[in-house]
Amino acid sequence: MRIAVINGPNLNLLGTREPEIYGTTTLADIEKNLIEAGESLGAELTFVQKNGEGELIDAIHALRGKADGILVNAGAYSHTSLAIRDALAGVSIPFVEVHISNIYAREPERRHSALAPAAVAVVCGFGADSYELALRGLAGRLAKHA
Ligand code: CA2
Repeated sequence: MRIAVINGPNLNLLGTREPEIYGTTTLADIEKNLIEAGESLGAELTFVQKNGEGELIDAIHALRGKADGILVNAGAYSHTSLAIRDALAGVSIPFVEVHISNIYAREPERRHSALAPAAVAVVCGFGADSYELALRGLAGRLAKHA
């Protein structure tokens, strides 16, 4: 199965600042760990990180027919972007919303997700492990529906 991992704005800075919220793991570390987990799950992974909303939408559109599932951490756009939700719904690829932090335990403006209503599931609050947990959940769901 083909799973695309999409990361949004500022996630390229992971591991460099705000370790008390986001930990010390870098995005490259997360991607390496996902590749290893993916091997045992029979999942082929691709990775994209973009800082712009339009770039993220273009990256999602480019997955049509090329991915069976998506893991997406849209960063701060998760809280606001109907355009990213529409893009995800528009390509009809099941996706899991991922967050490193527990967005529901943070500032009020982070306690809402624009993406969640269209997601298969949301995984948040497990630090960098949120990605692997989401991958395992999505791979299980896709295998069941194959
Ligand atoms: O918890 C998450 O995964 C977030 O999606 C991360 C976003 C934040 O805006 C969301 O509310 C929750 C921010 C990622 C920025 O990460 C940084 C890491 C180090 C230094 C600066 C930013």
